Parts: sequence; C-alpha cells; structure tokens
Amino acid sequence: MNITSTTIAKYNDQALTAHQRRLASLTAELPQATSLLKLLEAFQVAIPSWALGTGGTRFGRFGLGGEPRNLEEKITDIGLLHTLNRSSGAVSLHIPWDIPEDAAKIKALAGQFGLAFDAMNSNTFQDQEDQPLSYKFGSLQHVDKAVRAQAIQHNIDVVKYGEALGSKALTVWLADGSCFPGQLNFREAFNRTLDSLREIYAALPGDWKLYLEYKAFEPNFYSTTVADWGQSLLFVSKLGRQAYTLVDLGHHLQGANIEQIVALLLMEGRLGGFHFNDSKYGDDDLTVGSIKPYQLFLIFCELVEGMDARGMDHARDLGWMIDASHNVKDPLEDLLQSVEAIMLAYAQALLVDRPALADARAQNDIVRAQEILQTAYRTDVRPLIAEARLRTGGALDPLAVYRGEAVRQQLTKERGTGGRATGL
Ligand code: RM4
Ligand code: MN
Ligand code: MN
Repeated sequence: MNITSTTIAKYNDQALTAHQRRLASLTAELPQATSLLKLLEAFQVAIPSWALGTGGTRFGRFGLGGEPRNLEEKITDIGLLHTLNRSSGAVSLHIPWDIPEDAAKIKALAGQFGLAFDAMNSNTFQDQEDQPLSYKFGSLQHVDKAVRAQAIQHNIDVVKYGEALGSKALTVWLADGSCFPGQLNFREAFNRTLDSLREIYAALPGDWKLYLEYKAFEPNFYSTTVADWGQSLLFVSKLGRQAYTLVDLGHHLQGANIEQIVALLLMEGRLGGFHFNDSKYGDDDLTVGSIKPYQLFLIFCELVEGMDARGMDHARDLGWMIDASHNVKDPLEDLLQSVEAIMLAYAQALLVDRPALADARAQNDIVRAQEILQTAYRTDVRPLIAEARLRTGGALDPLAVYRGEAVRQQLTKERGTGGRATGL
C-alpha cells in the first residue's frame, strides 16, 4: 500500500479554497501565526512499533484486518502515516518484539520513507520462550544476581541493535516492584536496581542517552521500584549526565500535576523523553488529546517555556514519542489523531503571550493569567497545522485521504485478516 504525492495533491486541490479561507481568517487575527510554521514543520513525533496492531485488554482482543505481520510492514505503516502528515518521521522499536534481523535493510526501508529511529525500548517485563531465567519477581531489582545479569545483557543487546539503526537513546521501563507488603526490602531493591542500571549505563555509547521511565502501578500493585518522577530523578542523578527521566502521560496517580513535573525536570536538565497518550483512570493508552486536551496544552506550555529557558531545540532536544494501545479503533487512524492532537497543543502553546503572562503573574492578576492561557487554548489552530502539512508535501486532511483511499481495506486485501502484530 502506497499513497503517492499525486493522490495527496488531488485531495489537497479539492480542499484548498476552504483551507485558504480558514487560514486567512486565523492569520488576520494572529499575524504572528505564520511565523510559527517553521517550528511546526520541524516537529516530529516517533511512532511506536508496538502500537500498529490491535492491542487488547486482559479480557479479550478484537482483531482487525491488515495488521502488519513483520517489522517491514510496520515500517511501511509508519511511512504511510508520515507521507500523510509529515510529522511522524521516526520509529521507536521495542525489543524483542521487533528485532531488526537485517539492520541495513530495515534502515534503508525506513530511509525510503524519510524515517529515523528514535529511542529503543528494552523488555524485561515478559518472559520470552527461549529465556533461561524468569522475570516473575523482577529483572534489574531481582534478588538473584543471575537474573539481573540476564536483564542487564538484554539492555546492552538492545543498544547494539539501536546502534546499527542510528538510534541514540535507550528507554528502560521496568515492571519491577512488589504485589504485597513484606515482599520487598525497598532500599535493597533500589540499590540492586541502581547497580544494574550502572552496568547498562557503562555500556552506553558516548553520544547516547538513557531514559528511565517511571510508572505508579501495574503490573505490580503494591510498590513499583521506579514509581514516580522523584524516584526516576534519584536514579538518573546517581547514574550521570547521559541519564534522563522519561515522562509517560499515563503513568501518574490520578490528579497528578504533570505540567509542574515537566517544568521542574526541565529546569534540572533531566527531562529526556516523552510518551504521549491519554487516560481517564490509569495507563489507559488512549488517543492523545481525547480525554484531557487542556492538560495536554498546559503541559506543552511548560515544555515550550522550559525548553526556551534552556535554549533547547523544540524538535530535536527531547525524544517525542507516542505510547498507545488500540482496542477499538483502527491503529493508523488513532495515530493520525494522536499526532494531530500533539501538533495542536504545541501550536497553541506557541501562541501564548508570554510577556503578558509574566506581567499578569507579577501583578498577581490571576484572572488575566487565566485569560491569556485560555485565549491561546481556544484559538482554532487547525488551519495552521494543515498549512504546515501542505508546505511539507503532506495532506491537508490526512484522515480524509486515509478513508478516501480505503487504506485499511487495501491493507486487509494485501495482508489478510488472520495476522497479529507483535506488541501490546
Ligand atoms: C509500559 C510503558 C512502556 C511501554 C510498555 C509496553 O506501560 O509505558 O513505555 O514500553 O508499556
Ligand atoms: Mn510508556
Ligand atoms: Mn504505559
């Protein structure tokens, strides 16, 4: 399945007049909007290789036709997304779900679609068939040194796979923790985990980053060894300058102020990567912006302000990734919606009148501060995102092209209905 630039141009031509009218009315109100286009064009979000098929819950899974059956087909799917929106220019791989057996071939295929490789993810939360020792009671925290050694070696192997693809980061997410009080000595578990991470860190190439992701609970329900940003920050501070915290939006206890977490991690120079998704209750892995779009906007306000304060490049200096699972939607449609939601929140954050906000804060004028934020949030920036896509050769309306070209039906014809993608 391949969507050509001629096909995209055909759809764009039909939608052009209406688009130009909408864009003109936006820029008449906000002349600075067009100067943001360069930033929007540069911004890229990595697509997770584990979220291109239908996931499931522990109660069941409802498959879908045309799921990618191997890594090549996954790269092709991500290439399709990037062809449509020009903002999905990277892949994040999970090992061993998606081992690149022939790295040169995979790299070349990704290159054809203009895709780079973002962070590599290790997996010590599941046992694999050929694995000698079990992670049932943890991996890097395990009481048995041999289990820890196996998990350390796995992470080092993941780095090796990533080096061959041009990746520059390793994401470590640990399911380690305990399900019952008394099961674990917290201090000892922390120290064993730290020692294991130190060995992985020592094997990291000089130009790589290690992202340590935290998660409040699940699959362990009493304690998690890297449960929150404080614990992650403690580990990464002890590891060294190449270690950073990764924030996954779904990994907090309800009501957590994620925007404040992001602000402080950035201030400390310890925010490395981001996993976008949305949730109502826990790690729901829903479409970005589907439940709490205002929170997403507030997070982006802190990201933009915090990155600017450190002179960081918005597009390149943090690892922007989606981490999602699709139970009832077509994964590709869901991912198009997620990338769109991220771009919208980013654009709205760029619109915030920061000098005016600083002034309102200095005056303790809370009402004006809220008005300033909400003025940006309530601006319909969709024409701007569409214009950024148009200028980079993408579709004005990616979903319309996807549906108009019956992509899922075509993929189902090519790949059949029985396939099941590896991943969540
Ligand atoms: C975890 C976490 C990790 C992801 C796995 C599949 O909850 O979010 O980032 O790699 O799921
Ligand atoms: Mn995650
Ligand atoms: Mn998660």
